[in-house]
Amino acid sequence: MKFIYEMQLFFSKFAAQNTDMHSPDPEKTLIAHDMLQKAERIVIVSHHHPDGDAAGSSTALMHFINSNFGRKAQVILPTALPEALDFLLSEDVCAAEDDIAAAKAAIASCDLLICLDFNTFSRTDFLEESLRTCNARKILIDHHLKPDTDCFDLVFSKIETSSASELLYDILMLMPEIRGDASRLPAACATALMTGMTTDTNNFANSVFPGTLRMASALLEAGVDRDALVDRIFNCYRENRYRAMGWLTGENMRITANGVAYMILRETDSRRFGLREGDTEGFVNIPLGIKSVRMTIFLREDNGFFRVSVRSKRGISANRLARESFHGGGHEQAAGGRLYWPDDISSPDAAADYIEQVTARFMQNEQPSK
Ligand SMILES: [Mn+2]
Repeated sequence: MKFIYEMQLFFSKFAAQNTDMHSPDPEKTLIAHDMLQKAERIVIVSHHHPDGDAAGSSTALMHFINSNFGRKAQVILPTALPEALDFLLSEDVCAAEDDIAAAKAAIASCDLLICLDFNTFSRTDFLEESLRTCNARKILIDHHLKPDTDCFDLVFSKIETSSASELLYDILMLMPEIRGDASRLPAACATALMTGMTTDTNNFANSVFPGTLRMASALLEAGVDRDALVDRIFNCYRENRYRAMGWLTGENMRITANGVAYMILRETDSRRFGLREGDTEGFVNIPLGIKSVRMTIFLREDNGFFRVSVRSKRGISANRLARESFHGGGHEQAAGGRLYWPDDISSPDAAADYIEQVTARFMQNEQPSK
């Protein structure tokens, strides 16, 4: 009996390993491991206006390296984290905007650069040139469409995953230090991975794959306090956010005949509501709750242009609209970009007309799934 049981166990493990066709390549993981071992100075970078996944995946990797390779990796985020994510900060995490020269010097002198949660260097804004020209070996770990593979020595790219944090988790599970046992991850690493996945799925509301739940389960078993985490991430906003949200959805939101809801937040409104970076996080998702709405667009004025967020229901490509009309891109159902004046529109007042025009044309060509 025992023999049969062991055979079953063997085959079920074998099957489990082979059903996930999209798990990272073990050989590639060992190459990354070798690069980590040999590197002297490691810099980890993520995108500007970092969100939970950018900061979660970057700091998770930093904790893994710091506790297993006897050296300190440095995390450089182009701009500061929203307050709600402050708990991910430590002395080795910096916002480049605070000291741009120091950040560029650190990038120029590193011998291994690891980029997480973005597909092209331009997503790092003013760090783009330093990253492109630095002589370090470069690894990309990302879940966005169309990664700029030519810029990297090693690329881990997976679209069918919740987050860069989940992809990183899969990679770490294959590392010799972890050997598939999440309890071997440093506690701060496990918490950061859970943070990135939880924020990118909007607390399991979207982009949840079988592997996402396996990861969540393993991290819970490893001791991550999810209740505390959710409380920190989602129940910690300022009142200003809710006042602005009420005004935006109550008086500002427009819905086109084609089912596109959009909201435009001007700088004067941001000031009126005393909004800070991060206060409008997730606003773009709100109108998706309306049955007839198939796509939502949120514009926030930022120093002379609009930052644009686009979300869509299945069958409508937020990514295509962002690419075609807002100089951006991202995921199929969640994308972003920018809108400039006087190049794209004559003045900020013309933004609503622009949205009406481009979405009327766009929605004619989209085939929503029933
Ligand atoms: Mn992400």
